[in-house]
Order: sequence, then structure tokens, then C-alpha cells
Amino acid sequence: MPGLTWDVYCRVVDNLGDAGVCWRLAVNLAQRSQRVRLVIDDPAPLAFMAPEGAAAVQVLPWPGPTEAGDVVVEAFGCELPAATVAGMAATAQGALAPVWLNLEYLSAEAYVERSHGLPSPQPSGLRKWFFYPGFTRRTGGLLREEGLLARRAAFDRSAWLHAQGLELQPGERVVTLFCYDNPALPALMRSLAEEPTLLLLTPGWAQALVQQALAAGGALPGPPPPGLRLHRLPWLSQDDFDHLLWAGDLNFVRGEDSPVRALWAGAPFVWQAYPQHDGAHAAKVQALLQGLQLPTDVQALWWAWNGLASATAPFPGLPALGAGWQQAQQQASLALTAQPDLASQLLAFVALQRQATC
Ligand code: TRH
Repeated sequence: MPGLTWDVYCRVVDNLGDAGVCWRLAVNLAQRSQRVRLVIDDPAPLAFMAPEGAAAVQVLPWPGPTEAGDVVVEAFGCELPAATVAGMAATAQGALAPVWLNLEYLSAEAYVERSHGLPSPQPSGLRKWFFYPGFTRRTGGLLREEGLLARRAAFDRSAWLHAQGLELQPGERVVTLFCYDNPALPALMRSLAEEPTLLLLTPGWAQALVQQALAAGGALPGPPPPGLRLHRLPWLSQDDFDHLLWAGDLNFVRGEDSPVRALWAGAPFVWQAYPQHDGAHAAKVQALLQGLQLPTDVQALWWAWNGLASATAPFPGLPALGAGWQQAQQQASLALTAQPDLASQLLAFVALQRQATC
């Protein structure tokens, strides 16, 4: 499709996923010859995620441009500024109205297929479309840049680790940790320490929890258990965050964007869902586990890591990373790479809507 102007609206509610997903979407669209204006109320996380920005992506403060582009993406139901909606409605009187999409949260649950692509008539007379990312062909798919898998195939792990000031010791495996608050962390550290492990800790919860566990009075007071080598990372750019996951033999990820990156990394991973007080995250974990068809011992680990196993059950041991887990993970990732990615699907959807209103 010839280059259109896309306005992506993003409000940062908490954590990094809102900015992270919107930035990736912007980059994905720009890679496909689109012009993107990312309107974001808190651009601070972009300073480390994308320190160099990206060609064809303009970052604008909220409430954004006075005149809407050809496509307006409201990320995660963030509610567009009233003036933007009024402007879009006025345009619709005379010319082609902008295509208005609400990009929803990612989930593997069944409602996603039912809701993807549904229209929602608005009081302004405009129509908004629900666009659901997802893991099956009847959803909007997952963000995946062109050329990503080729870049991953050419990745040199030793060189990347060396650039971080790290050399792997003989027989050592690499485990990466990006998580929320998690009472199972000390048990996981004990499990990891059973084999030589370099544990790479992202800033935030992962580093804080490990520090807490090792502090006097913590669950593992004293030095890290033998076998476990700890390394605290700085905030990485999104590209370098990919490299981190490509370097991992096992990746612990959380939220929305990092599990997708872990899928493209192709190595075994464990997902911590964004914890919800009403326990709604259990259905999300269940749905993704079902979609990925991981072995039962891996499923037990996912449940325990999400605090969803029986309170009296001991933390399950770490399943072997080779054989079953690796194979199941690679099969799932491969099947997903065969599906059209989210940006391609957005382009096709928008082209169809524009044709229909011509
Ligand atoms: O930060 P998150 O927990 O974001 C969450 C989820 O999106 C969740 O669904 C949503 O409800 C909540 O926010 C509001 O995890 P996520 O989605 O993996 O986003 C992390 C982003 O941060 C991702 O784009 C990768 C990026 N990142 C870096 O760029 N550098 C880093 O060093 C790290 C640790 C992360």
C-alpha cells in the first residue's frame, strides 16, 4: 500500500508495555513505507528503548496533531483527545474519513477471535474498528519486523556477551530475568543454582527481588548459592533487549511485548502474566499454555511462577532445557512465524476499509 500517515495514540498507564508495544508498532509500520506520528503522554521510556529514534517515526506530545492522518490507532482503548475525534468527524463530512482502529491488548483467549475486526459505531457518526493481536490466523497476529529472523540467525552470542563485559564459563547456561514482584524468586534461584548458570537481571523488579533475597533477613541471606553467577544489566534499547533474549538458553519474561520477543527468540521461556487482583490472569496463562502446547512439567513451572499453583505444593524443579521443552517451543515459534504479522494485517485491513468507503 502506498505510504499513508498513521497516528498512533498511546497513554502510559504503568510499566513499559504501553510505550514498548506502540513504539514497535510505529517502527513496524515505518518499515513498510508508512509515515507514523506517535502521540504519547509520557515519552520517557523511549529514551532507553529507542535512543536513536527511527526514520519516518515522529514522536509528538499529547494531544497530538490538529489534523488527523489517514489512519488513527487508539492503543489499548486510551481514548483519543476530544478535539481529534471532532476533527475526524468534520473530515468525514467532505472527504475520506480516517480509518479509526482500537488496538487491543494481546491475549490467547478465545474471545479474541470472536471480537477481532468488529466495528463499533460512535456517537460522532464515525466508526471505530476493534483490532486484536493474537496467536491464531483468525486474529490480528503478532508484531514481527521484516528480517528479524535472519538477524537472529546471524547473532553472535559470545560477541554480545563480551560487549556486556561477560565471558561464559565452561558448561554455564544463560538465563535472563524480566519479571514483576514474585515470591517464588528465591525458590527459582535455588533451582537455577543446581547447574552452572549465568543469571542476567534486568533493572527493576528482577534486580530488587534478588537483592532482597540475598540481604540479611531475606530468603537466601548471604552470597548467591554456588552455581549461580549474577549480573545486573542496565536498561537496554529494544533492539538490545532482543539480543538479550537471543543470548538466553531460558528467558523469563512478563506482560505483553517481551513474551512475543521471547517467541521470536525461539528458546524456552516462562511468562509471568500481568497480575490482576480478580485472578483474571489465570485464564490468560491457561490460554497461552494451551496454544503453545508445552510439556506438562513446563506448564507446572509456568503455573508456579505465576503464583497459581496450590499454596502447599513445593516449587517445581526446572525441567531440562533440551529435548522436550526446546522442541515444543521451537515448533510453536515456527508455526507462529508462518502467520502474517500484525503490521501486515493492519495494512491489509486499512486498505480494505479505504476501498469500501471510496
Ligand atoms: O512492562 P510490561 O510489564 O508491560 C505491561 C504489559 O504490557 C501488560 O500487558 C500491560 O497491561 C501493562 O504493561 C500496562 O512488559 P512488556 O509488555 O514486556 O513491555 C516491556 C517493554 O520494555 C518491551 O517493549 C521491552 C522493553 N524493554 C527494553 O526496551 N529494555 C529493557 O532493558 C527492558 C527490561 C525492557
